[in-house]
Amino acid sequence: MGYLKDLFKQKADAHSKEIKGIIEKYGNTKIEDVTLAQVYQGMRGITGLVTETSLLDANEGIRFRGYSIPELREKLPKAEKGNEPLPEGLFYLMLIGEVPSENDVDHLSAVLARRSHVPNYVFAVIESFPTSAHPMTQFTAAILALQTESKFAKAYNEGLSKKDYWSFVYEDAMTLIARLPRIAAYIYRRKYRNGEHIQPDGMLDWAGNFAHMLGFEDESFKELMRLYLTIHADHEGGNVSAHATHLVGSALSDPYLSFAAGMTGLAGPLHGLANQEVIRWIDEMCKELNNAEPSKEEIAAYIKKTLAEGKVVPGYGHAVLRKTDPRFIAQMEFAKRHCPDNSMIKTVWNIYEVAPPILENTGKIKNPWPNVDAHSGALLKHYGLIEEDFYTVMFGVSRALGVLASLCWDRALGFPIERPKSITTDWVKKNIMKETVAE
Ligand code: CMX
Repeated sequence: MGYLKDLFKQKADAHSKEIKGIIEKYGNTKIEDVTLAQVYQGMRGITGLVTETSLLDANEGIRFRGYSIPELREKLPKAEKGNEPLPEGLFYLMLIGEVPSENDVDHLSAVLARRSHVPNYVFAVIESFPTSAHPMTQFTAAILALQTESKFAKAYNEGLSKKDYWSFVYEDAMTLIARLPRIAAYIYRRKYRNGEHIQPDGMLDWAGNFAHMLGFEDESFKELMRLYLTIHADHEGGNVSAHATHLVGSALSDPYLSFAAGMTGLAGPLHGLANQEVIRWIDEMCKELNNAEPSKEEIAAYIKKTLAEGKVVPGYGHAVLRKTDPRFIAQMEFAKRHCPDNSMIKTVWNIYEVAPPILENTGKIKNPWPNVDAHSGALLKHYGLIEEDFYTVMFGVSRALGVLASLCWDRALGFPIERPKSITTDWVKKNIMKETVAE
């Protein structure tokens, strides 16, 4: 085993023992009551999962293994002459639970570079799609094609002891993370750059190499990629992409199948596709107003119109957060340093001033503040990555870090198949309302 895998096993064994003790002593402790409204309304606020990699506070935002985004930007190793954290460092933190040294991150970058070769048949699967197919459809299909490489599936078929599940899931997780940037870049270059593909550069870090394969050599774009792939990586366990990956993994579907499930969830407009929707919404607003930099009054009127049409204002609101998303702030800080005069970015900041009170005044939107997706697209556009329907793929490449680190933990801790109880409205009538219901 490599030293990282050894270290993970040591940490997992110790944690497993600790959890056994916790369950023995506190297993019968009730943590909260569940209301019928929560059961009907998306299980909002029901604690039902353990996800060790990160924890979301409604007001403070996400913490990865206890570290906030500003702390990570300071503490995680950076590229030479860079200011932003290397996402490999965050993966190490989520997997091992400790802030890595520069050597640890160099080692991980090298491991990922060594595993990054994508077999040709995966490209053939992508090529079989019409170029008009949405990039998330191509991305998910390519991940499923790669499933034929699963070491877990092969070992399970040959007869695998429960105690060794983690080892093969770990191998698949590493290989999948290593290959995703190449797959994503291939989809991008095929769809938007006449199929002129760019070979990986094994000397670059994971995010820098992704930028390179997409065709962006600007050092500040590489820095943006490092930040982008760090901040989108994880948002505790209940969001659709993390939960879907975890749920499907609990059936012992291998990491490729599990992650593909997570990605089909990320492709929904209320989740990861919102980054695409934000840009479309801004573009439509600017087109309708015939103004590349609409005034705050014009923006306010457009938001009200969107609401009156029964549509959501993309990039605003959250199921858990109740304040401005620190991932939005991190991107705003980056933009202030690198591109404060860009029209669309200024519009994003004007929307931030105007939208919250209007959304709050509806009286029903619980969180009127921006989420991560409100800012990301405008930054990418600034650097010339203008094809917004690709943005969710970039989110997906990043999300792999969190959900696959969690999947390693799920199997190392021996978590069982997930199977919550569901009920029918007839059950509610009979058992809660005490009505007589015809059988
Ligand atoms: N614009 C308009 N209406 C909104 C809204 C928004 N940005 N956010 C919430 N609402 C509405 C909901 O649709 C709901 O309406 P109904 O009662 O008519 O069904 C009502 O306000 C209450 O919703 P909520 O409890 O505040 O929010 P939810 O937890 O149900 O949903 C979310 C959260 C993110 C899906 C929602 O805020 C939304 O649709 N936002 C816009 C899409 C978006 O940006 N998604 C990205 C989230 C981050 C991510 O996962 O990437």
